[in-house]
Amino acid sequence: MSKKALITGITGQDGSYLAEFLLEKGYEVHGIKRRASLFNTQRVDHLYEDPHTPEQQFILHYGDLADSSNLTRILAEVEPDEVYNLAAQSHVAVSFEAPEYTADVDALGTLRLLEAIRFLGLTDKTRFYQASTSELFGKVQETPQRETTPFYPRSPYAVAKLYAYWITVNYREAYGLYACNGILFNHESPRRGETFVTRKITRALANIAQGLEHCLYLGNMDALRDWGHAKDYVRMQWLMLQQEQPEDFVIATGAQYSVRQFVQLSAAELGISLEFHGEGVAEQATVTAVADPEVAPAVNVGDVIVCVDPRYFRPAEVETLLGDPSHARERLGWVPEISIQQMVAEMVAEDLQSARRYALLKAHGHAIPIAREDGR
Ligand code: NDP
Ligand code: GDR
Repeated sequence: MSKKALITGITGQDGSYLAEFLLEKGYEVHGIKRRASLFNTQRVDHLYEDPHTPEQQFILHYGDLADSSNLTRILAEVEPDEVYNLAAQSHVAVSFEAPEYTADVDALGTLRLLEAIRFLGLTDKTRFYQASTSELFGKVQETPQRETTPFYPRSPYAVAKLYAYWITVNYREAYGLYACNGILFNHESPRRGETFVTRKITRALANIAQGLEHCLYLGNMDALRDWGHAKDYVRMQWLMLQQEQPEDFVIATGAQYSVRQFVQLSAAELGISLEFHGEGVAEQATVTAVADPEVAPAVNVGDVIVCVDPRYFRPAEVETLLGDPSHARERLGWVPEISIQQMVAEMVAEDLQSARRYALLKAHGHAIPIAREDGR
């Protein structure tokens, strides 16, 4: 009998990589997807199995973390060995605009799942993983941040995730549930949502290279983050549920870059050299060299292709995050395998491929879904 996993947030970046990982390990993978007016399963479409086939290994259920009766029904039906709670309103800036919804889904959604496990008598069977976050450290009290560093959340998102962190600990202590928090630092990939800063950068620069956009507008370029690759991080999510005793772990690379440096790394992948000048809202980046006109035919020396737009500043910012993953390395033998350079190269290559495709369509008079500015 193969093990059964239930993944909330399966249509997201991490959910899709985790589903692939667990299917390769022979799991029967169940996922919760939201009903939407358009298909929203692009990240897992390659895993789709015709529901009419017997012995399905990949099964999607409609659901929502705001709906406890729905979650209870799915848990009762699946009786999973492992639950990975990855679903969330996961955008920090958006959480300032939708704080109540963010709290409902990210905080109470976690409680709804835990309570359903308890109510259904699955406490001894089901192991629970909670997608906790480096945003809990917020205004940092210690550098680098480790499992014992005090929390200081700086956004409605982080405050909601703080509740989720502690309710997970509480169900472990109160009911003996095998439940753990992975305190994950930022992790990215070509599947990263387009409004998170890394993907916004790689996508916009690829579009600019192909003449589909003119300028990348960013907020705080001084922000420092510890960026890893999502593939490395989902492996750790699974590892955390395979131990004898449940424990919480910080997952990070231990290296830090600024948003500005991420822009430079991405531009370099396209053969574009940049010089940053000006300060604060007047900061810009000008092109100083273009290595390969085949890759960036629309970019010329002297072009200004990065600017600051204060609309992307946040009401309260997390200026710096740097994780110490030594506990994960010592206890679980986990070390990240994909470097930031490899990750940037992969993200830029995929975004350049899309940009080339769209440039071709545009050249032939087709409308293209490009350069959508949604205020983030
Ligand atoms: P994504 O934003 O890519 O995915 C979020 C997932 O949650 C999507 O599948 C989304 O569905 C789903 N979702 C959102 N709201 C609901 C809801 N009300 N009910 C059910 N499902 C919902 O996030 P990531 O994959 O990047 O992150 C996964 C988890 O890890 C999140 O909880 C995030 O907060 C946390 N995290 C992420 C980090 C990172 O750097 N990526 C770092 C630390 C923590 P839909 O596709 O329909 O929108
Ligand atoms: P973050 O990721 O808030 O760390 O949350 P994001 O990529 O959105 O921001 C990182 C830093 O870049 C700065 N920034 C910008 N950010 C965005 N999105 N858009 C911009 O134009 C821009 N300009 C500068 C931000 O101010 C910030 O300092 C992510 C999410 O995945 C969370 O769900 C997760 O918990 C944390 O990572 C760890």
